[in-house]
Amino acid sequence: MSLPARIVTLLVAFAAVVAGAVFIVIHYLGGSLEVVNYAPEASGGVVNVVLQEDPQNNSASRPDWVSYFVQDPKTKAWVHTTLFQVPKNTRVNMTILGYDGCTPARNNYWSQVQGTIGGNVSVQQFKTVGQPLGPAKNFSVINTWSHCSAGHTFAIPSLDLYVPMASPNTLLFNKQPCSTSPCTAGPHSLEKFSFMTPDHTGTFRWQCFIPCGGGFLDGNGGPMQTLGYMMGNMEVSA
Ligand SMILES: [Cu+2]
Repeated sequence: MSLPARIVTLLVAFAAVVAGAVFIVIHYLGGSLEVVNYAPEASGGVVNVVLQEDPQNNSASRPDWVSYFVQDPKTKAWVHTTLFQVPKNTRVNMTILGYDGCTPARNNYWSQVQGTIGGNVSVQQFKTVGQPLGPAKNFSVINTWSHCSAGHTFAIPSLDLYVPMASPNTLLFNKQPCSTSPCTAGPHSLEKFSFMTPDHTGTFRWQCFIPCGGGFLDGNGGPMQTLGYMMGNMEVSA
């Protein structure tokens, strides 16, 4: 091969690698994920945040991935993102609708509710929307080893917050799971807990610790490592 041909080949190969890297950064990392802003809704040092977790998502490119959704506080629409913003020094009253079935935690440490105000969570089970199976009950542990009872976790490690997400009644879920996301019907849990945001601004990573990435090594790939699915950011603003 002549020298000019070698140079051209090298440049073309280099350009291909750069194009690939740019694609990966924009498509997988940068993305255009919406940040749902709860800050304007905060009042009296309290803000209410609502999420749901589903057995699937509404993205055509990753059809089988489990996913969280965030509810827009103004329109009540479910947004396929895991980025939300809250003010500092504020009590977050979190409500999470659990539509996904159970997976045992890899480490049963994650079955223990940690870092919430009062050290517990309130869980109420529903046959479908508007049809409770019983009253709400408080739990300090949702033991994913003794019962298959949690689908995911909501954890902010830098705030020492670890909360297992109760899964729906297993018999009902096996018969009629929510199969279209964002879920608006089907058996689910309604879980509530509160925690304080820190006294400073910043980006706080949150993460699921249940190995729910089906089809990936040890269940920890795919949705577990991707913003908009099983990991996200809590943006804390002034
Ligand atoms: Cu998960």
